[in-house]
Amino acid sequence: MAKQAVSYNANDIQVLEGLEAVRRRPGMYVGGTDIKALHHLIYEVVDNSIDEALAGECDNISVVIDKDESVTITDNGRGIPVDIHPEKKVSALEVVMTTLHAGGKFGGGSYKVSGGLHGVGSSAVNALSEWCEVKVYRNGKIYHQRYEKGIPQAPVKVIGSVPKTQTGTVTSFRYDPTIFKGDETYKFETLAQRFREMAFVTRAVTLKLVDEREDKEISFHFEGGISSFVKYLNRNRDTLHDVVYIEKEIEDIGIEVALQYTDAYSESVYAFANTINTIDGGTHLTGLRMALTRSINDYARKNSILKDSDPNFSGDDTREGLTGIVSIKHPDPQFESQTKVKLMNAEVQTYVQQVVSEGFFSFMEQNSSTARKIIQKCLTSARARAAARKARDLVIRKSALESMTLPGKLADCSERDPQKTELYIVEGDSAGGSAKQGRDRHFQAILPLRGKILNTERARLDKILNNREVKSLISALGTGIGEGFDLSGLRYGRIVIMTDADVDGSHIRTLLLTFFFRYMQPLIDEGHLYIAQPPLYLITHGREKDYVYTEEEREKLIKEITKNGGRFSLQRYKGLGEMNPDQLWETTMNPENRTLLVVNIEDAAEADRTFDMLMGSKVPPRRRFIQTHAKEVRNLDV
Ligand code: 0RA
Repeated sequence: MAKQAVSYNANDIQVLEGLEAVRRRPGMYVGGTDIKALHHLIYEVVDNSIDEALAGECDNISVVIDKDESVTITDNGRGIPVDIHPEKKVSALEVVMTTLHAGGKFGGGSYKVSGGLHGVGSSAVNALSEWCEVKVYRNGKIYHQRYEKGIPQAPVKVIGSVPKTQTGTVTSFRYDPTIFKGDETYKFETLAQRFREMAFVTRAVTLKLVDEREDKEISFHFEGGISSFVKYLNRNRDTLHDVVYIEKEIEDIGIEVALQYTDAYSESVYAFANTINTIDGGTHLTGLRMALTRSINDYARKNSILKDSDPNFSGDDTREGLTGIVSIKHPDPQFESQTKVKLMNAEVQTYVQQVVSEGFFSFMEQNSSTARKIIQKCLTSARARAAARKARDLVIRKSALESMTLPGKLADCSERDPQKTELYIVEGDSAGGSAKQGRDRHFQAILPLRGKILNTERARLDKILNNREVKSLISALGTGIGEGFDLSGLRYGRIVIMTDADVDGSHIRTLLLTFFFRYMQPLIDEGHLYIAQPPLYLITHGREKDYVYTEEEREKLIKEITKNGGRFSLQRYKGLGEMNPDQLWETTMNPENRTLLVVNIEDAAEADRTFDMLMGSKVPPRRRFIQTHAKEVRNLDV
């Protein structure tokens, strides 16, 4: 008896140390303590439910955000096991919730497939929560346990009975505000985006998201899995054929690919590993790309569309206009690092390549007219690429000769050291005028761009290079573009996009971000690209003038003023042009006062995706998109 008490104590201490480790280093378990990590808490629990779905044991998952920011995740899986753990002498539920890495130890044969960070799962969430409660429906009973900061408040208790067939897990938690200190919380759109992707790659599961704070709700269910995903991505594009779907399991690795060519010029291929969107790609994506290039070249040669004297299509040629998803389910996925999501398992490349080569080649053999259309597109693309190369060489050679001729509209600064200089890209001539007068001409240069610069989706690289606005941008920066890009030529260390806080402004910013993303990516990687934050309002009260940058700030300030019986006047800045030069300097350009958002590669990639939608030839969805997103333009840094 005494012995047992001692061993329970020892176990208890071990648990406490485990939980304490999570609370001391949240970064190791959920990637930090910021808003991204906050969302990660939800994903960790949902990943467990998704695992049940992948095991064929669950088809319904719901996530409810309560008004008090607590979250409840419900699934109809098998339920977390509750039997008494033979060594630890407590309910398995308690072990799962309080011990790190306890996920896969129960239930013979099932493995954790979805790829949450380290797969630590529920116990890390529990440790980082002010309180957490779990209800398990299993064996015809409802089991319950409550925790505070990860510590069980009582042993697991039976609190009711249900029919034996009703199984599942209900996890509720409120994040610990002493750990997550930011003033931002769960974003409906961020969660919806993730759940949409998860539902696409986990066929037939229904994922519901309910936000009680704003009375919003959305449900995802895609009977067609990743084929539906491809259809969804191509909803505003003209397609060359029906979606091609390839599926196979090799050595316990599930491989699924869906592909469809369109008349667009860009590539939209997304890769998933265990339902996680691996934005940095990896071996599954490489396998897919190599397979396509190889099977298209093989087919074109076999059918004498490519002659002996013709060179092979390059990878770029075979990817133009391609929309695709590759989704793999691996029992032991290896990722490059915690934050960058890139799949590293080498064997995956071989398997994906094999499966897709076979599958796509036989698709072409069975659909010869579609195959010809695809190859025709590759030919056009190869020719355009050759033409663009010539045009670019010409521009580069020219710009080498004319390296002294900067665009006429550029108001350059006097400083020459790129460590110190800044280039403001400003929308419109009137705002450009204010910026020119307001700036510090010692280190700040202004380049006004007129109107919408261009349409980079429909226009090709060679045409883009001939666009006047883009030409001045390229020559002002001094780096060249595309394969000829050379960061050492950069004339300004900070490039700041300054656009109005309205629909057109957001459109132009998307265009610019897409341009930088596609043709000057190292600028973004190296942190040279920024977005200016002009104020939305000027509030004058008494003798004071306050600029406010968000709707929340405005509400807060007005409340304060009126609470003290004060009066105020409110001026809304619709455009930069409405501010006089001094104001523009004070609020948006003076390094002492301004806020700049640094553009990261994910923002740019998101803009790139948005861009396809903005530029699509079908108008209605585009209007809707602009209208629903115009209000969110200030949140680019999340
Ligand atoms: C351990 C083992 C088994 C399932 C789970 C954990 C499980 C965890 C969570 C977390 C949220 N929902 C969940 N559903 C299941 C396998 C159970 C078995 O073999 O019966």
